[in-house]
Amino acid sequence: MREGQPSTIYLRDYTPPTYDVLSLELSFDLGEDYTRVNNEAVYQRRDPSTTTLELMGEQLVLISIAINDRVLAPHEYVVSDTGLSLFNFPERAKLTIVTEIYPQKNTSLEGLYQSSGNFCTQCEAQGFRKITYYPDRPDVMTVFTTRITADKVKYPVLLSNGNLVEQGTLADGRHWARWLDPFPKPSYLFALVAGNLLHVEDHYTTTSGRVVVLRIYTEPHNIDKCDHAMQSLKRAMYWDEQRFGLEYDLDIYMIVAVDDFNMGAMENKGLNVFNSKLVFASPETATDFDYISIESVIGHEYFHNWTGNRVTCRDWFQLSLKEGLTVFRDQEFTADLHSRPVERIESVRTLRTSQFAEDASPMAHPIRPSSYMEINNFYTMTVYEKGAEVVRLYQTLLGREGFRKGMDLYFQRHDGQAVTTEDFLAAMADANQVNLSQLQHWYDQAGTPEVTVSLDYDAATQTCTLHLSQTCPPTPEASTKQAFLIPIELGLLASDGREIPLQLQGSTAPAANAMVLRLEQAHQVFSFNHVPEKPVPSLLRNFSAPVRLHFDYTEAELIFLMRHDQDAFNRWDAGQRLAMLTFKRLLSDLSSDEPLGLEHEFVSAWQAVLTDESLDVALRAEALTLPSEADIAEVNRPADPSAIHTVREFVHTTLAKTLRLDFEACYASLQDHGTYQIDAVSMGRRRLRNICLAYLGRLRESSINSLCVKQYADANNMTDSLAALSVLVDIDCPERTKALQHFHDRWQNDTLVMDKWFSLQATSSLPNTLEHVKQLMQHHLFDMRNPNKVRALIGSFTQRNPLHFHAPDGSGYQFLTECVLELNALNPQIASRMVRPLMNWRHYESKPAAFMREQLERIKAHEGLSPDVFEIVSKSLAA
Ligand code: 7MK
Ligand code: ZN
Repeated sequence: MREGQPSTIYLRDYTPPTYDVLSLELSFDLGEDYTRVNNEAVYQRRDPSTTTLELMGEQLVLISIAINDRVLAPHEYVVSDTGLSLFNFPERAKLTIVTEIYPQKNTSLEGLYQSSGNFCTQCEAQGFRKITYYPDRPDVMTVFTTRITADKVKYPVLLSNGNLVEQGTLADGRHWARWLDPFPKPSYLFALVAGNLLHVEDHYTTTSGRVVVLRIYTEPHNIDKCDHAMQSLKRAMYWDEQRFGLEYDLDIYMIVAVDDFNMGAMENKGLNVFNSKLVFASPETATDFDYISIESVIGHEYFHNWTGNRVTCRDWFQLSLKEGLTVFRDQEFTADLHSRPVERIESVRTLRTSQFAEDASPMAHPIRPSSYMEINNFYTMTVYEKGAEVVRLYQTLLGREGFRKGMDLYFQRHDGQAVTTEDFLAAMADANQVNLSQLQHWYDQAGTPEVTVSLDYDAATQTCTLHLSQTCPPTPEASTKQAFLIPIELGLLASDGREIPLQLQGSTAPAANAMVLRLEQAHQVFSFNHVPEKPVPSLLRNFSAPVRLHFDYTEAELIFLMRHDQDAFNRWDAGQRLAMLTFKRLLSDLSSDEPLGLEHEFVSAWQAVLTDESLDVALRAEALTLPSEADIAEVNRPADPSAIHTVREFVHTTLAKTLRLDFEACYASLQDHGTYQIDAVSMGRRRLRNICLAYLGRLRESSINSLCVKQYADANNMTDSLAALSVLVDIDCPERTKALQHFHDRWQNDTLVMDKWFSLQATSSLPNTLEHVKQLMQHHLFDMRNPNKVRALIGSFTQRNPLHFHAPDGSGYQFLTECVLELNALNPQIASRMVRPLMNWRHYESKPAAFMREQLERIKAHEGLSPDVFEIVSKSLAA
């Protein structure tokens, strides 16, 4: 733990490296007590005004240091907690540093550590400095050679980046391997793996005819669950060639699955390391959601090979340069392979639920932040998901072809470089010969812009006028904002549901059914000619910008859009808006002690979606999914979590009671026989069927409990068994206990499936859930050092169980505090992720807000608080 308050790093303080690294030879001697790291690098001065070489290093034991083979005396360098300084360093010299590290004691899962007895690394963002002294910054790139020596029996497999060039056996039962990665790379892309692993192998032939060996390494007991990941990898390789003309560049691509991992996965050059939950899949153990996530993350890490590795970031403020772009690419990959509208709806749902909340929090930051204390805290929904939306803006403005031209120019200019988001913007603008400079505000300003639209219709002149205005709430980095460039895709619907051709006043372009308006100023007016009747506008189609759009729709207009909008995204969104209006009304009725009731029109709109068999099943499933309690809380501030729970349950239950026959019929019609398939239609059918079951579960009838038991027992796949169990888990009945026990007994030897068992119970609405979660923390399979377990049990409770997390007595907050303090000492990154549900305390009513704040104060006062947690709690408490 560091002493004192962590300091803030500013983008404006960026200076280029003073020395380049011409080459790097690493050599690891992996042991049971310690690991010895030999680091031999050739440094070349770049900045003539300095002779000091500064290297970063943390938690290292320095054994020796030599310049051009001359061992230095202690007075020739200065070692601190964070690095090593060498004065009067030559213009060019070989520097050899030997250090010792203790991977077996490393619970932070950053740097070199052990998982299930195997060695692995995680270096992004700044883990490499826990391995050796080095200029651990992304703009220092070099060719890495890695030699690994280890016990041959315990660690038969020795892997690093690039190609295996040599290997051999030693006399003492040890062996070694030497890897060479020919592509210069920053240290954050370094990886080493050593262990008792098996692999599956396949091949991929690139368009230009190069054969690439593909391998997935795992512990022996999971070797039969790698097929989906392998197929996904091949699909990703093919897609990137087709859509972006990008081929893989090494002879081998390796993926290693590990159980203990802080994040989802990591794109280390030629040697990805993955959280095992994003690799292993079989119908019995993985849900449809897992299958899609695996494919998308395999794609994401693969796509980084060009957007991240070949072209990397100049500094960590530029994180969204690679992450926003790569998320955009993985979203497009999923959209092309499955259903484009379903993908869009899912991405926007995540953005609205999590990123909008972050943008309204004390941690709000632009996608390119201008300062940070701990960079690990900036792997956020904003940098990733909003970053992807900002990349999408270019495609919306330039079209797919224009976007591709921009990508081509970006690679042509910057291959092998470490660059900035400005370089990306410039490539897009130059390739298309347009001025995109106003897009820069999206990189520098935080907060979710609000766009308000109103419509005038003049029957005499057949003119329809849209008045658009934009504002953006104040955020920590700026209280007033420059206007954003906001593309608004729209259509105008006539009363028969057809689109009215759009003829923009002052434009010579031929009329089109849909178009993209450019909102560039605080207020702007657009008029359309030849509009025969007052239309219903379909605004922000396909969610063309990450904004909150306000238009005063009547309920009838929303129901009309649900039926008629040609844009599938907006059809879905109309339903969500309608539900939100309804929740708002019910919340107000509840607070004035009015009886709750649902309007007939609302119920029949839901019925229309449920019963219209001409509609896509997956889209019906999306449409029938009510906004979450967290979504409702975000737009009904100050939020009262228990009132929100009550009204959402009321709507859910009332729909179930009123449309019972339809839910039953739909459920029955979607029964699939035969083998499990993961195509879009089969997944959509399961999804819709399980949503019907969830509604029916609200009836609280024993026949429904039996139906759940039957589905659980009959299911040939995890999607259906888990769906049945998740209905039962909210019902206090003997079937619940029995099914949970059965699930436990069946899956207790599969740690990933047991995560689902923990998670399920943590999200239960039954009264004693917190007590139960505490008991489950004593279960022999629960482990605070394993991030998946922490997320499954504690994370599910605090992030997906608002009813109990926000218990009026503050017990949920207190529980989280205790967990955070325990995690703080073990794994600061995970502690800092877990503390976030307390961050938006100001969005709640005064009583819960006071309780949340009290816990934040308690954490802040804790001795030995990590910089990771400190940054979040101190910013949350700041005025
Ligand atoms: C995704 C960084 C890595 C949060 C979400 C990922 C991380 C954190 C995967 C780790 C990634 N570079 O590929 O973005
Ligand atoms: Zn990434």
